[in-house]
Amino acid sequence: MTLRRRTTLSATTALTVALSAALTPAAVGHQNHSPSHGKDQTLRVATYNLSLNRATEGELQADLSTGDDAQAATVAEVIQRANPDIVLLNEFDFDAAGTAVDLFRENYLEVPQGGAEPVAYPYAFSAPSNTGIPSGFDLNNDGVVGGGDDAFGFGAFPGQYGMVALSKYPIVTDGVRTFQHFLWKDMPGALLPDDPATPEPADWFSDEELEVVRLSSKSHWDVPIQVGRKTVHVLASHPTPPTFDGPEDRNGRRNHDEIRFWADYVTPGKASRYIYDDDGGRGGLRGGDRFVILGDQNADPHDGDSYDGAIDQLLQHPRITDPLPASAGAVEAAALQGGANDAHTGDPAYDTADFADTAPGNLRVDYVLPSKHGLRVRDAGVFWPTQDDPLSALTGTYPFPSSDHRLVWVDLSV
Ligand SMILES: [Ca+2]
Ligand SMILES: [Ca+2]
Ligand SMILES: [Ca+2]
Repeated sequence: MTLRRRTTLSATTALTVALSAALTPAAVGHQNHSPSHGKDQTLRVATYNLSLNRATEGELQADLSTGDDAQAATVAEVIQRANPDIVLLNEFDFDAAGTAVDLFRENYLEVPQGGAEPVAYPYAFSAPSNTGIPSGFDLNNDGVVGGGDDAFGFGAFPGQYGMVALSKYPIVTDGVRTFQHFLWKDMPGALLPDDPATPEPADWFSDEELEVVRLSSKSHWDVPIQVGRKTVHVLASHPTPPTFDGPEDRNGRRNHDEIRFWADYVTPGKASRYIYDDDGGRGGLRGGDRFVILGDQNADPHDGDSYDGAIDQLLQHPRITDPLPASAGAVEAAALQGGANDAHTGDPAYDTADFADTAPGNLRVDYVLPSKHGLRVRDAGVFWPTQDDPLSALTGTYPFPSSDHRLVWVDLSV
């Protein structure tokens, strides 16, 4: 479903708002740009797991119906400070009418937060999520049918932890493809989990269950966006965390294959031929297509619990650039917090999430990964200010005023 705004804020009024002097290059590379202005204009693309999920259905709409929700105001200010042209929001509860998305734009993004400029996104895309939709089967094999672990994706109600793509540029509505219903068993060589208590291999799910078990824990979307005369395919997803399971590692295996879906999708020819979308369309992108893979992939290349090589399927992919967004705030946080962080082998500068320091520690899990073809990386960063920066109040420390994840951005020449 594409959500087209009924009204949009004038960009010129936004530009008159004074910029904070506290902005640091480490936190945000540039400010005050807007689409279709300037010759050497860049496209800023971001991903942000902003944790705008609530415990019950309708609660997010209620919270966003006024401008008074402190967390929503804080994540909105993060977006305003980073000012991306295109941003994928993870963990934004889905509702079919798009009410929460409209309220978030009207009451938060288009209102100055903490002295930051408002930001207007005339275009938005959201669609149903597998989270919280009952499967009718005992998918976690605890002997009981029902609850979040037996849903098509973990969630307490349909659409919890959903996704939204916001854009200053038009969405090519009739080119959007969704992969919510793609079945895990239909991926060749799928890492289907095994029940270790039985001699049969890969039998965690019964044959009957495999006929309904979906690959995507939320959804996978290909959202084409028109940037001038070029089309950029935003490839959005939010693979399940590789934890909260048993020795069968069903979530770790699913996470790996959810990530693999995009690795195959951007590989023209045989590798992507098995893919089908929710309308029955086959295959993936063509060789000449521009794309940016966005989302919280719940996998770090060096640390944490993901299945071996899960994120390297993208980071080492011959058609994908890893811009290596970094921040000084992440380095500082890992040093101050210690614990699991001290045993990590990955460089903390690339961390994007502030997780518990018992386990797994802070990780790189949120990614903006452009195609090598047709997109050149100009700059990249993670919005994670150091503590001497007043803007560090937006990210904070546990319990977080905004989210445990940080906004990740990349500037691209299209
Ligand atoms: Ca169960
Ligand atoms: Ca078995
Ligand atoms: Ca931490």
